[in-house]
Amino acid sequence: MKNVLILGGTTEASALAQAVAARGLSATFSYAGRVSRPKPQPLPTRVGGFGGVAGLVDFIARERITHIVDATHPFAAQMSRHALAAAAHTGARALALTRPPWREMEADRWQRVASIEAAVEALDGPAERILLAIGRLHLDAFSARPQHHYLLRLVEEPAVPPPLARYKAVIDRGPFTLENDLELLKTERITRIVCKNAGGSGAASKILAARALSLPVTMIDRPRLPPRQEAHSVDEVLAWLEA
Ligand code: 3Y8
Ligand code: NAP
Repeated sequence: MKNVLILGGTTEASALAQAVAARGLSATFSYAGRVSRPKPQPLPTRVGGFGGVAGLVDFIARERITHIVDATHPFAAQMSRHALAAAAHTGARALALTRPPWREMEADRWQRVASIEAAVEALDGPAERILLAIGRLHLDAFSARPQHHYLLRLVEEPAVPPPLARYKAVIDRGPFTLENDLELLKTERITRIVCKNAGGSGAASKILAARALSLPVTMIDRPRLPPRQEAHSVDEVLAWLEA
């Protein structure tokens, strides 16, 4: 009896959940619990960490999980590593549903950096008005560059104000649209975007808007992951589940 664990938190994970529910497969959807009101899913849903690899192994055994689909965000590297380790330990089958990274096009003005820290290092120039679209978890690092004005886009109001000298927070949850992001960049007189190479469609509009406005982008490359089996579409995952 197949029993699927979907590690979610992305547009693709939500699309997969719809397809799995439509086929009546036995499955559980899992959120980390990063935001207080995550998007509801059409599957039984659990929220919160598992308690490391050991906790995930226990969950797999207890729930008799036979297949793990890691549909987490490319920057959720720790969760992805834990999923691979727990699958190896339990014999559960594992597949990642991930999206290709965005590619720099002719009209783009990207400066690629390897990490959040490297992005901070690279912001050593004169004052700019920066859209810092990396969420909430790593904002503190940018207090090292107080000369800039930061426009923060957050899923929800942060419990404590970020330690940034000059900032404005926009509370908005994606997926975002091109017209929305063009408007935001113009209204806020943004001169640079700092973001993660998330790939996918839900976060891509800011890159398209930057291209249209010829704005520079400091693009943070994805963390490296161990070798793993990957799918790039819901149909591929369904075929794997039904094999
Ligand atoms: C809790 C669950 C869906 C999923 C939607 C996608 C698209 C919209 C764009 C910008 C970039 C960012 C951020 C972003 C996007 C989708 C997707 C995506 C980027 C939700 C969600 C959860 C999270 C967690 C949140 C992080 C943050 C990152 C905001 C749901 C809405 C910046 C990543 O406040 C916090 O603690 C936020 C934390 C991890 C990155 C960070 O480090 O702060 N996502 N985002 C998930 C959980 O608890 O397991 O409510 O939908 C999901 C989505 N966010 O089904 O429609 O697929 O990527 N999420 C990035 O890409 O750089 C915003 O503003 O342009
Ligand atoms: P992470 O750093 O890779 O994981 C940190 C810990 O969070 C994990 O070890 C695990 O805790 C818990 N965790 C992460 N994802 C989980 C899930 N889907 N279900 C249950 N526990 C989970 O993860 P992150 O970067 O903080 O991302 C957290 C969530 O936000 C993920 O669902 C991800 O898809 C989503 N998200 C992240 C980003 C991003 O930029 N990082 C962007 C969009 C969406 P335990 O060790 O206790 O098991």
